[in-house]
Amino acid sequence: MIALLDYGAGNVRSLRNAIAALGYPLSDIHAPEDILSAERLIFPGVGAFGPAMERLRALGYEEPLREYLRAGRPFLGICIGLQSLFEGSEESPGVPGLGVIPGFVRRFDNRALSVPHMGWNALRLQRDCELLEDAQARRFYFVHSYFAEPDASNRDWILAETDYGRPFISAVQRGEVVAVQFHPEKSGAAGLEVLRRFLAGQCILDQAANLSRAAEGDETDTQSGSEIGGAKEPTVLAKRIIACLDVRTNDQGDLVVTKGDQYDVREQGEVRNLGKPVELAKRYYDEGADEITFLNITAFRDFPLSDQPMLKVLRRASEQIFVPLTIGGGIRAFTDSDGRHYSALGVATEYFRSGADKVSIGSEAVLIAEAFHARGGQGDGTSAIEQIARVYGNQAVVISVDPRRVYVDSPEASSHHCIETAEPGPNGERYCWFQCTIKGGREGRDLDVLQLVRACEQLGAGEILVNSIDRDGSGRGFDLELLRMVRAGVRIPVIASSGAGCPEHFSALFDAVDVEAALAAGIFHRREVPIAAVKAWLQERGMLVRA
Ligand code: 1PR
Repeated sequence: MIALLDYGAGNVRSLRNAIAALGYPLSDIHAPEDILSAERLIFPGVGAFGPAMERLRALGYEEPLREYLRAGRPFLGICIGLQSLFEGSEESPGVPGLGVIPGFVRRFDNRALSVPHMGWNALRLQRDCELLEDAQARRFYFVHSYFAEPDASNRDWILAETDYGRPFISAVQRGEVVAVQFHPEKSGAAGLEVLRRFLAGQCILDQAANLSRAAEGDETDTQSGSEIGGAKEPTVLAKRIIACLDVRTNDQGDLVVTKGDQYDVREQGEVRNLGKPVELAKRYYDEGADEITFLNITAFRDFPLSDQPMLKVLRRASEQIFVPLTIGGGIRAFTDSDGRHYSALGVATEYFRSGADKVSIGSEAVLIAEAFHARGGQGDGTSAIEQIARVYGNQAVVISVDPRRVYVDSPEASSHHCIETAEPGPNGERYCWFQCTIKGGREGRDLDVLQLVRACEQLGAGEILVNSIDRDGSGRGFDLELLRMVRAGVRIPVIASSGAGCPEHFSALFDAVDVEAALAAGIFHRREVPIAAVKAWLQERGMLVRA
């Protein structure tokens, strides 16, 4: 019996889908005694360290889990499921971990790097093990702000390390107890293969190879102090290429992928129809997209939970697509015609339950940021950003920004943050500010993009998606001036969007601005440039992408 330790802390639908796609039946742990009767146990660990540990304790799972681990029985921990094996975490001071592995979990330093560490990174194998055979040549999807620190006391547990500003433990193993920091269920074919091997019982160490490696490792260790297991090339986080599907119902009532030109999705009065959402998303997954984003672009008008077809799209997509899925549109509190109130968290929960890994908040984020500034730069704990981040983690909250340039003659002409632009306005204006809009660009607000993104970061957002109404669908390239400003303004990952017309626009973006990802829609939908061609172009220029 393969059992999932789902203690109700968050979304594990992706993992269930991945295991189902591999053809393995899965049962759930409902009571402490179920743990010891499991033949193989998977502990995904969702959310934050403290609540995860406290929930395990409250359910009476901690002791049987320790006993299971001490007996060296087949176990796969994922993300917090790895971190919980250690003694404790900076994320939740004073909350003890399971303490099976010596050492502590620390926070990445965001002064030099964006945090969370989000995206596709590689593994530096410290020993040979069938579970991760060939894995050194592949990339896996990570998303976390805390890492398990390698040190001399836990060295014999370490199966792989990864680098993000510093080395951290990305896989541990002792016998059939294994745990990984990355998400195999979101790591495409490479991740599914790791899961498959665990499920099939293929996690055997190659003892002979390891004995000789251990000897080499000992030598290296005395030379390089904390460097564990020998000096190999550091691993590097790849730039992500994201395919975006703007989805809405057309005039015939069908849910279609559409695409705007500066947000106008109609052509001769008809909504442009570029295909069926799930089919197109699956095609992009097969073609190597690192993430897929669905934007429900008319959800600001209607209550998104009444949009059952959209939830169905998400469910079906998550059964076939094993890279991260983001959904945006209509994430806000709502009262329906019967007077029933739904919180933004409730709406987001429905999206997560249907298979989303992240939710993207547009219009509501602008209103939240306005209230934040009106309170003198304070949150009050009730906003959608704060509530969703608290329950599902910061990494699950993306802010989708829809800015429009407002040109002025001088910086003094506006109270907003102005830049000098190389792209003058219609009357030769040399300065502009970036105005936030809501309702798909229909309404401009008295808030600039820097005010928005800084407020959202402070409130707990994990990532910023920067669209540009001026560039959307234009094929003129990304708005580098806008992106430079956002990059300098926040420490969380930034996704550049709007305007990609050819592979050169992606390399120009990554050369000019240290953003983590680039998103495009039109060129992929119209089959003008395949995702693989973008990646090949970037690779030729020495930029790291997931192959
Ligand atoms: O405000 O929380 O309900 O979220 C609505 C979401 O829908 C927002 O993220 C907003 O950007 C998006 N949206 C609303 N109306 C439109 C529209 O097109 N009429 N789509 C719309 C905006 C922008 C990008 C696009 C890129 C890349 N689409 O998603 O995919 O610009 O396009 P390109 O590569 O073809 O240039 P809420």
